[in-house]
This record gives sequence, C-alpha cells and structure tokens, in this order.
Amino acid sequence: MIIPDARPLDFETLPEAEMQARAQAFYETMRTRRTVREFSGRPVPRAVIETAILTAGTAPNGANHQPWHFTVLGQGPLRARLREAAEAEERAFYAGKAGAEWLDALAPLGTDASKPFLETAPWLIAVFGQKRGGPGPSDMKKNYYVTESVGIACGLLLASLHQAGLATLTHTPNPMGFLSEICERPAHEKPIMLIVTGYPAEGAAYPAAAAVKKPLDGICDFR
Ligand code: IYR
Repeated sequence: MIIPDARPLDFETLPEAEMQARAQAFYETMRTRRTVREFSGRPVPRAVIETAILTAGTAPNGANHQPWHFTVLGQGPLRARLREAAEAEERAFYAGKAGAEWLDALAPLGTDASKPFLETAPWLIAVFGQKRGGPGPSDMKKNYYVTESVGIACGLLLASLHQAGLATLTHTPNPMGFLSEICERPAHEKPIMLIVTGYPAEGAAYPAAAAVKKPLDGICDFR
C-alpha cells in the first residue's frame, strides 16, 4: 500500500519479560474492576473525566471518523429528570417487558428499577454513536462500524476511569430515547450507554456472581 503523508512510527520494542510483566500488571489492575451500583456524592475533578474521554477518543474506529459523542452530566438540575425518565423505563422493564428469561438472567445480580446513582454519582457520561459525521467537526458523511467503534471507546473509557481509581457502572436503560432529549443530541446520534463514575458509597458491595469470570480455556482457543 502507499501511505498518504507517511510518518515514521514511534514504537518501543520491549524485552519479552517486560512485555509479559506489563500485560500481567494490566490484567491485575483490570481484574479488580467491579461494577458498582452504590455511589458516594464525593466530588471527582473534572480534569480526570476529560483525560479519560481523551483516552476513549483514541479507540480504533471506522475510517477514523471517530463516530462518538460524550455528554458529561455533573451535578445539576438535569439529574432528577434523567433519573425519573430512566426509572420509568426500568419499572416497565422489571415489571415484565423484559420477559422471564432476561429477568431470570439478571436475578443473580439483584438489579431493580431503582437507580439512585443517577442522582448521587458526581459524573454521568452519556455515550452517543454518530450515524453520520466524519473527520471534520461539521462533516455529515456516512459513518462506519459505529457500534463496534463506540464499544471499543467505552472499553477504553472504563479502563481509564478504573485505573485512575474510580468506580464505574455501565447503565443501559431501555429504550434510551430520553437520553437524546435530555442531552439535546441530534437524531443522527444513537444513545449507546450511560457510564456512571465516582467513588463507591461507604460499605458498597457487589454480588459474588458478578465476579466469577470464565477461565482462559472457556473464552479462548489457539489453533
Ligand atoms: N438496564 C437494566 C437491566 C440490566 C440489564 C442487563 I443485560 C444488565 O447486565 C444489568 C441490568 C438495569 O440497568 O437495571
């Protein structure tokens, strides 16, 4: 291939032992991440959130259109509205809309329609995938692999927040139309998830079932 406007790659080749040590250290960090559903109101500096979002924005993505938007909600009047709208959807979901199989699957996690963290946590990050956009700020081209790209960006965002010492929760009220409305996002953007972050509430706990991870041979094979 011919690389347009080619730049030399800045790449550090590590000794294999160092490579393994770094991979192991990152695994040890990430394996302690737990989804937290009880948040303290203790403030978290906005700069940490900004840096984590910059990290999310490094995700590989379709045609480098970077098809994402992050609306960050600090403490403010939108929170009560958001909680009310999310809990209304969740009440319908848990009252039966989800169906028995889905509700059975959630039983070990103990989740329910009550979402106080939407008001207590210092930061909520609403993540949107842009069906249209492009590399330029006012482009309206077709975007590609939006769901995959935004999924990877969310993974990086969660990893960054965790490694910065914050608790995280991915929340996916269903449907999420109210998020677009409250965040005033345009119709070509699809709400993907809400990422809640802050400190855990004092005495916060998690369900043991959530921490059971499949072993390597349960998620991987080499050929
Ligand atoms: N969105 C609901 C339900 C929910 C669904 C799944 I799949 C989860 O892993 C957890 C919860 C809620 O937030 O309660």
